Amino acid sequence: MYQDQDALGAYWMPFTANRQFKKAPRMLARAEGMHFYTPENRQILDAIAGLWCVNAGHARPKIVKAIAEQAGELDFAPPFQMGHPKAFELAERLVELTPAGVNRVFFTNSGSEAVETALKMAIAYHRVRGEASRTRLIGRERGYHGVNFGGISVGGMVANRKMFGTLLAGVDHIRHTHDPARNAFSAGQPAHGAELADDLERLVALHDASTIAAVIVEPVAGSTGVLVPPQGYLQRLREICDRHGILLIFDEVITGFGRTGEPFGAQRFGVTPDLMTVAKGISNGCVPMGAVFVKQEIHDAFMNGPEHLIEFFHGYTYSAHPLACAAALATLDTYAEEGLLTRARELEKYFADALHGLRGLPHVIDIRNIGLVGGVELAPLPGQPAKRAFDVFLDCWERGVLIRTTGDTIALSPPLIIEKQQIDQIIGTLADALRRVG
Ligand code: PXG
Ligand code: PLP
Repeated sequence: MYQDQDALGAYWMPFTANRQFKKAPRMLARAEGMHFYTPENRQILDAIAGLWCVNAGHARPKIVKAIAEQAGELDFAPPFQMGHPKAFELAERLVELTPAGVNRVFFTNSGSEAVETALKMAIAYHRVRGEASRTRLIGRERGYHGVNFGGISVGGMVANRKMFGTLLAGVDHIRHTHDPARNAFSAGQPAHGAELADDLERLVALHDASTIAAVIVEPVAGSTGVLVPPQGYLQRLREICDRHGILLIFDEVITGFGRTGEPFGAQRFGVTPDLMTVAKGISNGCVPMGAVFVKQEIHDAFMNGPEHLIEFFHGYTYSAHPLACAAALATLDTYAEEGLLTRARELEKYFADALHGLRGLPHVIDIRNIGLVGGVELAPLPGQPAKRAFDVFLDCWERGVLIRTTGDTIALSPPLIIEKQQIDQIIGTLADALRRVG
């Protein structure tokens, strides 16, 4: 019978192999800049920005100070029917970074909550403008949109869905864009696959556009193993949505805040969505925060009826939490002072060249990259999916580099403050691990 390992038993860890972890715990005690430190003071180079979120690096002084001061000044303010100045200031600062016209902000506490909020807004928007039949939500195979019921319903990762019953009704999926036969080892956007966006036309033909509220996709699919959109794909998706009056939602929880070399993937790929979900880098991961950015006309469609009535029956106790707002404002200052929202562009070629240098090492079957995101896909061990990549992860951890794996893909997404010799260290450690792991 399974027995808890004494002192570590009470904590049921999220998305973790709990029994394996508790036999050989990997603890982090402290962090600064590009590094974590273990309780034994072993230095670990952070190749994944914590969990794709610490884009300015760890323990940045300005952010630390802002959070500490805010806790003493205003620890909490009710967000329903009350406000505090930093929430409004933050929203104004954020919409300076978003594509033109996408200039209204709704705050949440995570990416998962941002996704639920955006899906609800999409359905409600059609209703308030008199098209209440548009309730269907379309996601994409291999998509990740957090872990709440809406998000796993439009999401396309089977392990995140299969345990949880029938999910949300009225959801369908377009096919994913992963095509190793044509696109393996593409640097940047793959050449083939713009036509995969036409799969949305198939669903329009099946369900009729008058039943479809919105399509949600990640500009670059992160969690599923770094799938970069084929050239022209997002443009085509935009055109089809426009043709049929379907809202386009970009889930920018990972691609937001400089990951692809522009503030948002929307700008990197030159496609403006109707709604965008963000989290993670909005507050540099220091205090939980997420948000939905929407086009002004979507917001304005709700501003009807008697003025004393609530327009949108939705919100979280901790929406626009003062500590999160203070952290986010200091994060935006840090990004601006250090040019971090475009730094991934400057480093993209160096990072890509180093990453693609892993081609030819044992078991490497594909390498993908854009900005400061990289994916290295390995051939699975026969009958043991995900094991080989996990062994590489453990080997790198022993040698002082924190990477991330999903299935048999290794994902890299370092803080945007990374230096070239740290890119070399990550790739060198990974190369050694690939040679060592059978
Ligand atoms: N949408 C996208 C595109 C994400 O990447 C979420 C929503 C959910 O955000 P929250 O803050 O609720 O976790 C995410 C989160 C991984 C990994 O393994 C990726 C995420 C979260 C945890 C693990 O790559 N992304
Ligand atoms: N459950 C109960 C019983 C509540 O009272 C609330 C909020 O008041 C919630 C859930 C939602 O919590 P949150 O606003 O932090 O998402």
